[in-house]
Order: sequence, then C-alpha cells, then structure tokens
Amino acid sequence: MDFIEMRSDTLTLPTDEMRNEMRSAEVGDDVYGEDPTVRRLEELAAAKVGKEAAMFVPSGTMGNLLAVMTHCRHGDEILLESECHIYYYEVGGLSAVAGVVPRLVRAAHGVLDPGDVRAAIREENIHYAPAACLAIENTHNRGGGTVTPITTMAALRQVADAYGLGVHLDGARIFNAALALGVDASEITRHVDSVMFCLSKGLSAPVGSILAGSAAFIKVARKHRKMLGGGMRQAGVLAAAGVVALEKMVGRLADDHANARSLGLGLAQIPGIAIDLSTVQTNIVMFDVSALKVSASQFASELALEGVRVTTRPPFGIRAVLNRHVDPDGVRRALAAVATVCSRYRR
Ligand code: TLP
Repeated sequence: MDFIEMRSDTLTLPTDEMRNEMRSAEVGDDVYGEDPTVRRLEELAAAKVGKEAAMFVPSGTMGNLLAVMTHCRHGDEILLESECHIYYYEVGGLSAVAGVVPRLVRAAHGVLDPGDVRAAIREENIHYAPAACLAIENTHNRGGGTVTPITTMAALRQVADAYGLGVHLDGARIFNAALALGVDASEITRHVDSVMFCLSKGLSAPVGSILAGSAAFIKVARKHRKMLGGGMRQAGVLAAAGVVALEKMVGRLADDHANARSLGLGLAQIPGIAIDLSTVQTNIVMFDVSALKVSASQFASELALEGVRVTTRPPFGIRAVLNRHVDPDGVRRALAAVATVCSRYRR
C-alpha cells in the first residue's frame, strides 16, 4: 500500500498463510454440517471464548442480529448503550428484522454503568414491552476502542440476572479487549450468554465472524441464520483463513495497541488537535479538529491527499484505526501529514 490505511481494521488483507490454507482447505456442504474446516473453526472459536458451541457467520452485523433474534421475541425490549454498533451502524436490523424495541442507556465512552442499566430496567407493567436482553460492546467502537473492565462485566451480569435478561456481547474486537485487560478472552465472556467476535478486523481474515453460546442457543441461531440466507455451502475456503486468524494473529494485536498509543501521544503534541488520551486503550484513536474551525470531512479529505486515510465522526471528530498495515514508520508519517494539514488552518 502506498498510503497509510487507518479507515478501519476491516481493511486488513488476508496473509499469505491464509491464502495458502484457503487454497488447500478441505470442504463440504456446511448447510448439511459437512464442511470439516468450518467445523474445525467453530470448535476452535467456541474454545477460545469458553462456550459450548459456535457458528461461523458472514459478518459481525449478521452475528449480532442473530443474537438479538435468538435472545428476544418480536415486541420484546433490548437494553443497549446509546452509541453501540448494534443500534448505530446495523441499519436498524434489530427493529426491522428482529422486531425488538431498543431502550438506550447513555454511558461515558461506551462503558455501561451497572447502576444506570438497573435504573433503565422497568418493573413489569401491562403497558411496557418486556425486557429480554442486555447488549454490551467490548471494546466499544464509538467510545474510541474503550474497554469494559471485568468487574463491570460481572456487575452488569448481576443486574441482568436480577431481571432475567439474557446478555449478549458485541465483542467484534474481543481480543483487543482481552489484551488491554491482560486476561484470556474467556474471562470476559464468562459473564455473557452469547458473544459475537470478528475474524475480519485486526485478525485479518478476508470474511467472517463468530457467534458463540450454549449448544441450545447456537442451534436456534443456526436456524435463524438459514432464514436470513446466511447458510453457506463450501464455506471451508473462508473458514480456513479464520483458523489462521485465531491461531496466528491474536498475539500481534499488541503491535496495533502500541502504535495507537504512539499515534495518540504524537497527536496530543500537535497544536489544534484535541485528544483524550485516556480513551486510547486499544487500536482506535479518536481526535477532534474543532479548534481549527475545519470540518472533519474537509480535514479527512486533505489528509487523504497527504496519503493518510481515516474516517470521520462529524462534525469535528476523526477516527484512526491501527492495523497490521501500519508500522511505527507509518505512524510517524501520519503524524507529519496531520501536522501539515493543521498548519494550513492555524494561519
Ligand atoms: N465496524 C466497522 C463499521 O461498521 C463501522 C468499523 O469500521 O469499525 N460490532 C462492532 C463493534 C464493529 O465495530 C463492527 C464493524 C461490527 C460489529 C460489524 O461487523 P461487520 O462489519 O463484519 O458487519
């Protein structure tokens, strides 16, 4: 790549090892449960998050939707953080397809406060949609890759249990969360009933996510996946890359965290940039250009002309996501480009 790609870790390309494994993958018809590579991936994935069963799905969005459909019935209420991906970026599928009513709970940087969740749960009343599920996002995308600590996960679980709610974790970047917390991913997931995590973000697989939970839960979710048209046939060619992602790519996320840290520290030194370094906990860096009186989209366009790609959080927010295609030299070049664009607006 001759530019620095930080729009997302979803833009990571499959490794040579993934392409080799894909070429030689043993396959079968997965709708018949006969694809050995998909089975291997699902067993490996379930073990990684300490769940009985797992299912390979085409995307994180589908994995989350299947979880909502499986936890809830039409007309049920789901509690979610107000800026979470399921609510913000999944095309309203939770209502349009799963037929549930979202009840939003605000949280600083996306990390839910168990007391706020408790306060948002309403006692049974004939007028209310029955609450069925609590969804947590760890790490939290719009929060800036922020991490929900284990004690908070446990406290959220307790609140959910007190009201008989199922708990789903959008763990698209669960291994980033585990790394930041210094724990095994299963320490996080033991507090939830279901978890979705992505193979196609920092782990660099070309396609696919995992939904994991109890065997009974995954059995129902598998039926829902078929209903949505997500039953895949010789999917082993994709699952083969997922196996490499889980076996070989988790450890390298530490590089992304270190690079995010140095990007954040460097940005904090550039006049005109505002950044809250306390939110730079994993591989996402959010910063703000409002002091320069330039819109995020204008700033991002100029940055792209300098060879650095980022996404915007309008009106003034910018998001950079570190990934395996950006090394420390890339971070230095990105900082120089940001400084160049900033200098135009400080004059
Ligand atoms: N996030 C993407 C975009 O959709 C915004 C990104 O570039 O960060 N949960 C979380 C927390 C996510 O960040 C994402 C993807 C998903 C779910 C959905 O995964 P996919 O893209 O596989 O449907």
